[in-house]
Amino acid sequence: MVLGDITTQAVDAIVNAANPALARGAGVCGAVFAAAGPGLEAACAALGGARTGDAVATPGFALPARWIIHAVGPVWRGGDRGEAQLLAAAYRRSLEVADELGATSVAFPAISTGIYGYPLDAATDVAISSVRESPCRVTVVRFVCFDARTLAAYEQRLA
Ligand code: AR6
Repeated sequence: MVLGDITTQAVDAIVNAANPALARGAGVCGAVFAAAGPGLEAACAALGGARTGDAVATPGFALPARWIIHAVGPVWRGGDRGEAQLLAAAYRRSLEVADELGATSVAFPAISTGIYGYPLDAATDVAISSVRESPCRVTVVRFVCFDARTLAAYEQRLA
């Protein structure tokens, strides 16, 4: 885990906390679109969207990372709408897509914990357990935390 900006990570693939339309959004998504440059919007439009819990890939364009895996986490609606399963699926599918690409190093943001409102501690539990339980050939998973509070949540569980 590191404190930092996911758009600067030199890994095979970074994960974007996307929306189902794969549209340019705010938060980490806005930062990824801004840093990747103009090619990303067309590449996302060509994919035609992704369901919540799923992940799809595009090139990284101007990013240091070769690929962007767009994972769609759930909007938090109180916790009894399958949010944990959908968040776990977003992490698991991201690693499956990484395998399909041949990416062995992957950086994740704290999916759903910003605009989508997923409580940080619960989301961090799901992030770590779903990554640990995913059978994949990825050898490096980096959790990129944008603020000290998020880093502390990961440190508490991983240190
Ligand atoms: N690098 C790493 N993490 C970041 C960065 C960055 N550059 N910028 C923000 N974060 P959010 P969500 C953190 O809201 O909750 C978008 O509009 C942020 O502090 O980006 O899954 C999409 O298009 C938080 O810890 O994603 C969707 O519509 C984490 O990334 C919606 O928001 C996730 O916050 C997705 O919401």
